[in-house]
Amino acid sequence: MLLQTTSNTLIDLSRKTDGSQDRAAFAKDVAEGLSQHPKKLSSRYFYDATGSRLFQEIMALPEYYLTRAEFSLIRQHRSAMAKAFAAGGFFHLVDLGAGDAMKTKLLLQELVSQEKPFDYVPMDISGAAMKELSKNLQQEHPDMHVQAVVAEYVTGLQWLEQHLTERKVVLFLGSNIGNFEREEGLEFVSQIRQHLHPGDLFLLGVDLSKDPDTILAAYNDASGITAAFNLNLLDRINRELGGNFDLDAFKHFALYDPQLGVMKSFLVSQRAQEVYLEATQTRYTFAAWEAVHTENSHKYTLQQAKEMGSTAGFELVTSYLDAEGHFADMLFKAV
Ligand code: AVJ
Repeated sequence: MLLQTTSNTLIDLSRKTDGSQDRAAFAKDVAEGLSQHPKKLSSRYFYDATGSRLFQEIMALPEYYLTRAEFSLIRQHRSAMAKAFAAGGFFHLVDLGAGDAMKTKLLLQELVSQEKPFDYVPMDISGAAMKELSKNLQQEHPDMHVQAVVAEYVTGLQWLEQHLTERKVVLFLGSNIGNFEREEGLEFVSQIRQHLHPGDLFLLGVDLSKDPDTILAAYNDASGITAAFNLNLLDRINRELGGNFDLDAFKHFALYDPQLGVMKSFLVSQRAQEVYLEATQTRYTFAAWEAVHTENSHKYTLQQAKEMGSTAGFELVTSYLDAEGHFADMLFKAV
């Protein structure tokens, strides 16, 4: 499907179904996760409309330093970034998981004011977000060529390789790499590399290892927004899979392992209880204080992230850090 606005295009590569396939896949994942010991649910299901709104609120929390740190490092280094991107002439700026492109807009603005030749290819699984961004950029930058793509990462990367012929600069910002396990993260960066040519660039946003108390607070905020974000997963199961989770009977619990560099989030059952899901016609039993694992957010040292890049076939060009050294956007070149 191709929707034409005045000059921006929106390409929708998402599976077009009536939603029943998505619901079946969700039910299957939930059934598997709740039947295991220890129990788990996947963080990929956080982002329904409510979850996406709550994540926006998380990004504005005083404790959630990640977004502000990355925003400020881009503001600080945008001139050098724009020069590095454009050094080889025209390029496609590909933004994986672009969302509202709040941080990328700093770079777009800079590229425009330096009069660099490029087009912008934001990709996201949310069709609503891509429609909104496309419309919004039409107003802010009427002369910019924007080609928004609605797709999951892998589908989007394949499309990229087949349809974009010029040099590419791929952005994967926001510590989204953190939700992958270490091996999966390496696997994902390798996949990105496989869809690029030598000389193409890759900018990876990583949350750096730091004071464990700072990290813990970011995922256990005082106002309880992160708790609501985590608990929304149960609410979503109730709504979409006909579950009867009592949200008051579960609590958000977060812990940071400073040796593994991984932030872990759980939903803990505060009493012995049973939950029934219509979609699977199954009853799931929770012991008192039994925990369901819901999310891992991995932190990296600069050395670890550099190694991941080089194992995947990139060489590190430079690392851009915020003033406090909390976050890094690492610029890699495909070799
Ligand atoms: C969207 C994966 C970067 O791990 O920091 C925020 C998600 N979870 N608070 C992160 C999240 C709880 C976030 N990422």
